[in-house]
Amino acid sequence: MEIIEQIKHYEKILSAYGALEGGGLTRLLYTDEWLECQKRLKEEMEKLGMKAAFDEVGNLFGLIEGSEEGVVSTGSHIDTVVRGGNLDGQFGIVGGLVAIKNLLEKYGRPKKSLQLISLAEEEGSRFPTVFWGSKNVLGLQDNEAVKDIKDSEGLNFVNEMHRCGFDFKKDSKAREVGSFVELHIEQGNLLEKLNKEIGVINAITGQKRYRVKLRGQANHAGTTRMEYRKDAAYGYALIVKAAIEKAIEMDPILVCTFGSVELIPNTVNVVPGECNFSIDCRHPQGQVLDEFASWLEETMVQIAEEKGLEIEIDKWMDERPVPMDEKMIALLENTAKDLGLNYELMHSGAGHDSQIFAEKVPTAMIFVPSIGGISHNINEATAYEDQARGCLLLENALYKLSY
Ligand code: HGY
Ligand code: MN
Ligand code: MN
Repeated sequence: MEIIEQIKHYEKILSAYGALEGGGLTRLLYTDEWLECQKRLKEEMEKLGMKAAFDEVGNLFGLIEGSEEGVVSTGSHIDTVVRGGNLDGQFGIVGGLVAIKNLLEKYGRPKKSLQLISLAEEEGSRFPTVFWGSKNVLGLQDNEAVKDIKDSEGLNFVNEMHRCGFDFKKDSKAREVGSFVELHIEQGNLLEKLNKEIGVINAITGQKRYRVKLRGQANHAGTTRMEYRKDAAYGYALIVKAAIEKAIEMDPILVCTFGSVELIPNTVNVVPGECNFSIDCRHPQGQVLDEFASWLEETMVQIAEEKGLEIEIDKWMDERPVPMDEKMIALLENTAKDLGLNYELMHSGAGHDSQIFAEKVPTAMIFVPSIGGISHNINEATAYEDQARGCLLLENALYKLSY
């Protein structure tokens, strides 16, 4: 089966789990569809001749044993955002299946073992934690930080993990990964704009995410004069305006997103007494991101004070920007050149499991273009020819690393 047929074959199988009526996926950590997908993927790994096994928390590992010492790993995350596309994360797993299948058919047993990792969770879209999968692979997980967290329906992280048959890793031992190459969609429009086929990633952006609670006073919409209100929605609106305009003015690649908001009691004729909202801000340079974040935290406190509101700021994610491994970047560049692929050396504006792996093992990423730069959206798409080129580069890079 040529590469595009192989990609379609695996994409169809995995996209059935968490499939949405109008297309796209919602497949959140420790849900039934997440568990069924991991179990089906384990069967596909075994069909390829891999030894497949879960770790304690639900990461899935498919291994082709090499004739010598050492291991080379690839993979990505199996979870998605709510109403996400079929490619973010999943494409890195499909690409790993296709690349390893073709390597085995062409060259037989590798010298170094080849390992495909389906990471349990990366997005942070069900529970307020991110990189749960990769942090556990590398022994970097913080069990204390997740033991009391709940999803938006109030379901407890630990109960959901147990319900799927998984549990905390008892130690902080890192699993042997060797080196890690992640194939992923770009999720932006740079490759499309530059008319490039492949992205070779040199760094992954830093990210800070917040949960913020504004508390004012719920009151009657008709009898409460504007001057007497403690309106949480007004405070939120002032914060959004100030932060987004500051990001625009401060730096063209600084990004700040107010992705979720909840007004309480969320009723047409009641002045909102409370507003709970999220903030996601990112930049590839640590000190630009830190400067923006401290301005943001000060400004939010100031606006709350001016409007007579109480404020609680919870910075639950703070990931530094991470450079990729120089030698691995060079390997991908040289392999792309050998294959005649026109590639762009670029940073990633999205966070990825590779930024966690890069703390411990030589790591690099391959991007393929996203049509219209759309992602985290059911219309996320990449031309199959581009997907095939990504798989081909991954296959050849893994060949150089393990045969
Ligand atoms: O949000 C991100 O950057 C990634 O898709 N989790
Ligand atoms: Mn994502
Ligand atoms: Mn992703």
